[in-house]
Amino acid sequence: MMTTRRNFLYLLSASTVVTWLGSANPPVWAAPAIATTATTGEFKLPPLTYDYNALEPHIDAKTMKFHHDNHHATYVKNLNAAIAKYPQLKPKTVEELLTNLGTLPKDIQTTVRNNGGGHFNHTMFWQIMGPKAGGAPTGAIATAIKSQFGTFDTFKTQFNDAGTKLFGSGWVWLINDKSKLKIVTTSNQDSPIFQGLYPIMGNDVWEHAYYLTYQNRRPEYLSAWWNVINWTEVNRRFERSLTA
Ligand code: MN3
Repeated sequence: MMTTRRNFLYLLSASTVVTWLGSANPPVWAAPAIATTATTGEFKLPPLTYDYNALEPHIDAKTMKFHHDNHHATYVKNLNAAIAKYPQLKPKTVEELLTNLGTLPKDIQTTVRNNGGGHFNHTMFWQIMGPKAGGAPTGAIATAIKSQFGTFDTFKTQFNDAGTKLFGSGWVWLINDKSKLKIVTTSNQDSPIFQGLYPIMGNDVWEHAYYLTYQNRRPEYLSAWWNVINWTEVNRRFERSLTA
């Protein structure tokens, strides 16, 4: 018993000092490119690329429809209304706005923080989920998770615990911080991108994301969410976090 536990602890501590790509070819951290999206001065609600009911039974159709068509749409509308007052901001991408919040006109800073954050976070959220998804991670992110956390189950447990402990509304994230994978949480619609940290994946733990099916059982929602993760898209975001 003790030996098993000691070995486990050794593996865990070893994993904290190992970089995921190995010492022969250490990853080079670079800030994400922030001007990748051409804008027309108006942000648009990105369409869902799958049906509202495609994530059932894990996320119900009514939740998806309301979450996308109402919540996300409102963030986009409010963001556009704020930007409309300042034509010089119209060419900016949402990433540019969010990484420079402190330089924006004072009267729209909070609106852009909440609604620009909401737009950026939800755009990612729809993309990293999908039908016929879930299961164990694949590709480079699988290797990275194993190196950083020991096992996928350990990572999932730590991610779900962080999401469970977050008080009130917010997000739980996997980020790439100077070539280390880290789990962090943010309140409201705040996002790691505010600090220039490109989020690889994140789960929305606002009640609107799960209440119709799970009521107050947030841990159940957090566990079920892994069944709809699109690892192909997560890998794309992981690659971008390394090289963009
Ligand atoms: Mn939401």
